[in-house]
Amino acid sequence: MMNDDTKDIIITKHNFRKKSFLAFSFFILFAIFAIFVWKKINHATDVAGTPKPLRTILDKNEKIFSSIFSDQHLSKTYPVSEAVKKVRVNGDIGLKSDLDTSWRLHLVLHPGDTLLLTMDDIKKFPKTELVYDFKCIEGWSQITHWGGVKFSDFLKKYDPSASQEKYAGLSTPDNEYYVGIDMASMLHPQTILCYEMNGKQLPVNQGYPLRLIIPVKYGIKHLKRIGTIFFSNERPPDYWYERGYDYYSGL
Ligand SMILES: Nc1nc2c(c(=O)[nH]1)N[C@H]1C(S)=C(S)[C@@H](COP(=O)(O)O)O[C@H]1N2
Ligand SMILES: [Mo]
Repeated sequence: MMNDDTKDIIITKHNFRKKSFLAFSFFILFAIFAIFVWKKINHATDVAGTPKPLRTILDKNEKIFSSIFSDQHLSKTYPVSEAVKKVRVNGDIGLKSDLDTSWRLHLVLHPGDTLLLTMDDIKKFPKTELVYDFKCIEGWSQITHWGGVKFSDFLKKYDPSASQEKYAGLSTPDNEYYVGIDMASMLHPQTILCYEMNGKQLPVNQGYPLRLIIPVKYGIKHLKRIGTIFFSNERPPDYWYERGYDYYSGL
C-alpha cells in the first residue's frame, strides 16, 4: 500500500513526462513549419529561376549603385606597357556563325527606322585608347588595352535624343548574345565602341569588327561582335540576367 507521499511523487513524474512530451511535440511541429516556410521562400523564383529573395537583393543593389553612379568617377587606367599581350578569350556566344562580309552596325533610331553604318562611319570619330583592369564576374581580371570611339560622341552625332531613354540594348548579328545597359553607364566617358586591341585590329574571337568596352561593368556586358543597338525605357533583354545574374552588373 502506497502512502500519500509516494503517490505525490509518482504524479509529479507523470506530469513532468507529459510536459516534456508536449514541449517536444511543439518543437517538432515548429521545426516542420520552419522548414516549410524556408522551402517556400527558397523555391519562389523569378522568370530566370533566381530565388525571389536573391532577386530582391540584386534589384536593391541596382538602385543603390545607380544612385551613387557618377560619370565623373573614372576607372583606374594603366600605362600601355602594363597591358597583357595574351588576352584571355572568354565566351563565344553569338560568334559561332561566319562573320558576314556585309557587316553593318544596325542603329535603331525608332522601330522601323534603322541606320546601317560601316566601320568607316565609326572610325571617323576621334580614337580613344584605354588601358584598364577588365573584370569578369567569374573572378578573374586582366589589364587590357583597347581602342575605339566614345559611345557618347557616337550617339551625339547619330541619335542625340536617344540619351533620354533609360536603356540601350545591344545584340550580336545572330541575336544569340544580348545585353541591356542603363544609359548613364553607356554615356560614361570610358565606354567605347571598340575596334582595336593592343593597337591592332580586334581579333575575331574578341569581337571583330566592333565590340563594347565598358569599364563600369563586369565582362558579361562587354558584348563582342555588335550587330544591333537600340534604345528603350524598358529593360532590354539580357542574356545573363535571364540566367540569374544581376541586371546592373556594375563595378
Ligand atoms: N558575343 C559575346 N560577347 C561576350 C561574351 C560572349 O559569350 N559572347 N562573353 C562575355 C564575357 S562573360 C566576358 S568576361 C567578356 C570576355 O571578353 P574577352 O573574350 O575579349 O576576354 O566578353 C563578354 N562578351
Ligand atoms: Mo565574363
